[in-house]
Amino acid sequence: MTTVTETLSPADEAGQEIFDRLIAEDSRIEPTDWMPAAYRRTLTRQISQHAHSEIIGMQPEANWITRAPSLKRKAILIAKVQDEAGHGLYLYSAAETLRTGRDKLVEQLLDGSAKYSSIFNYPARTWADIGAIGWLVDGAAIANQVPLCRASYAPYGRAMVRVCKEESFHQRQGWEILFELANGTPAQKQMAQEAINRFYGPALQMFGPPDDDSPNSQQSMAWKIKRFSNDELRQRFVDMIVPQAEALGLHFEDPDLKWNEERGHYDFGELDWTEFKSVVRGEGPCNTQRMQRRRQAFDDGAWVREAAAAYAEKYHSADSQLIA
Ligand code: BYC
Repeated sequence: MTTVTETLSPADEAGQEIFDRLIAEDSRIEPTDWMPAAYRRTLTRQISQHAHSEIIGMQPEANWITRAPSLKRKAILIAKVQDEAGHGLYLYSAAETLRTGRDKLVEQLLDGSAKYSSIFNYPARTWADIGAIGWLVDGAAIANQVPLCRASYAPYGRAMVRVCKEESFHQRQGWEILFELANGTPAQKQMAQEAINRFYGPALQMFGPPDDDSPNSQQSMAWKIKRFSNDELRQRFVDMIVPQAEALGLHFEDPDLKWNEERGHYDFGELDWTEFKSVVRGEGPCNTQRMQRRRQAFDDGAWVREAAAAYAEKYHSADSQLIA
């Protein structure tokens, strides 16, 4: 193994010392504080990929707005999809405080060099899938993101507070869709069960690879960006959703899922990590479609960016004249 020793200038050494103290004290790092280059890089990576996930994540649900079964359901779904857009925007803003411009971050998404959450490469086939996405996908997001409210990088933690509040509403609306279906006709109940069967594994994979195959976890936990490991959060989520499924009168089709008295947790089966890797590589059922739509939306929005730039230019020159 090669060890890379960074030679720090006296100013950087002082900065590192303050940074280490702030992390040890559980204080927060603000954008103007000194931070190690690798800390800045990993946060830019994680926050921007989180932002991309929110934006791409609008697609499977937006596809159902015209088909939602009532006016009330449409209104709720529109509000939820708009919330996801808002989350993307707060997160791009938080990422930009680390000094990479939004145009660059978006470029990385569009050219395929930045990742987004694997879950959004699965289709929403039926209305029940919208319930499963709300309950399981937003539920997994909450389990992952509540600890991120305490992330050591302050702008990320602050953005997460509002995101988590909105995700709680999303999760409840998903659960309620499934509750209605599970208590409806036998065909509706079956539709709810099938949706859960489809989303159970992919939702558990949202927490990332197992701890022994998670290259970033150790350092991110030492920096207190992540407060719990991928497997710890996954376990916490399973423990939460099993009784919720029982309350719905539904179940998870995992033969290894059972309460372990000794551990005080549910055991559950090994997930399909080969499938996970192929989805992350771009080979999932909807990767191509999701990226095509995003690129199309970006191209369609060119006139808005041009108009905003022209307006800013005009405003700026008017301001300069006033000052002169
Ligand atoms: N999918 O070392 P690891 C939402 C990548 S949106 C794809 O464990 P880390 C919503 C990982 O990036 C919620 N890639 O990484 C929106 C890394 O690759 P790179 C999205 C994944 O960062 C609309 C590599 O695998 N949530 O809720 O320590 C509608 C090794 O992983 C995935 C977030 O983004 C995955 N599932 O931990 C409804 C949460 N997992 O980057 C709902 C914020 C891992 O080195 N992010 N990878 O090339 C995190 O908490 C962490 O980044 C992760 C991964 C737990 C996801």
